[in-house]
Amino acid sequence: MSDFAKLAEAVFRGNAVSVKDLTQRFVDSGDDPMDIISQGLLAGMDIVSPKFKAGEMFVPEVMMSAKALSEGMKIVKPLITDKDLSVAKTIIIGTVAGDLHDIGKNLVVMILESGGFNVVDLGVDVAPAKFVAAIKEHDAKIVGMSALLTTTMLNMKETIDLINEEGLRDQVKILVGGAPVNKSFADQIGADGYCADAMAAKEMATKLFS
Ligand code: B1M
Repeated sequence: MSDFAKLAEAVFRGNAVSVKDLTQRFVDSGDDPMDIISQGLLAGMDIVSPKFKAGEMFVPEVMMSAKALSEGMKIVKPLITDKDLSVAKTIIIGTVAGDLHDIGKNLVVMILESGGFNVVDLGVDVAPAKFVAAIKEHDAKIVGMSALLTTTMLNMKETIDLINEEGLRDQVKILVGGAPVNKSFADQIGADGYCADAMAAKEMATKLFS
C-alpha cells in the first residue's frame, strides 16, 4: 500500500490520531499540500461516500471519518495558497431561524469540506437577513439550508423570499435538507434542489459548480 493510500485508509477508518500523524509526516517530508489532500485525505472520503450511500456505513462512522479528515485538513489548510482555493466554490450553510438542530448540518459541512468546497457555516437559528448578508459578503454561489422541525422548515421559504427581494436569486443556487423536508416541499418553496443526505448535498454542489 502506498503512503497516500495509508492516509486514505486512516480517514476511511476514522482514525484521527493516525490521520494527524501521517499528514504531519507528509508535510515534514515536503509533499505538496494539494497532493496530500487529493490523494490522501479526500481519497479516504471517496471510499466512505459510496459505502454510506449503499448502507454499508452509518452516520456515526461517517462522522468519525469526516472528523479524522478535518484533523488532517487543519494541518494542511494553512499551507494552501490562495491560488489553490477557488473562491467560486464557496457555499453558505446554516440551520434556519428558530431551529437549533445541527448534527445533520454539521455532517453536511464536513462532507462538503471533504469535497474541497469552502464552506461558510453560519450555525443555527440563522435569520433570513443573516443568510442574505453572508451571500453578499462571500459572493457565494450556493446556499444550503437545514431544518428539522415542521414549524421552522417554513423559514426556508422566508429566507428564499428575502433572497429574491434583495435581487440575489439569480446569483445563487439554493439547496435544502433536513428530516421533514422533501423534494415536493423544496419545489414548492422555489429551492433549486433537495438533498436527502450529506452525500446528496456534495453530489449536487459538485454538479452545480461544474
Ligand atoms: Co429535536 N426534534 N427537538 N432535538 N430531535 C426532532 C427533529 C423530532 C423529529 C423528534 C421527535 O419528536 N420525534 C421533533 C420534530 C417534530 C416535528 O417538527 N414534527 C423534535 C422536536 C419536537 C424538538 C424540540 C421542539 C423538543 C422540545 O424542546 N420540546 C426541540 C426544538 C429545539 C429547537 O430547535 N428550537 C428539540 C431539541 C433537540 C435537541 C437540542 C435535544 C437535539 C438537537 C441537538 C443538536 O442538533 N445539536 C435534538 C435531536 C438530536 C433530535 C433528533 C432525535 C435527531 C436529529 C438528528 O440529529 N438526526 C430528532 C429525531 C429524528 O430525526 N429521529 C429530533 C441525525 C442527523 C444526521 O440527521 O438532521 O436529518 P438529519 O440530517 C441529515 C439529512 O436530513 C440531511 O443530511 C443530514 C446527514 O445525512 N440534511 C441536509 C440535513 N440538513 C441538511 C442541509 C442541507 C442538505 C442536507 O443543505 C444543503
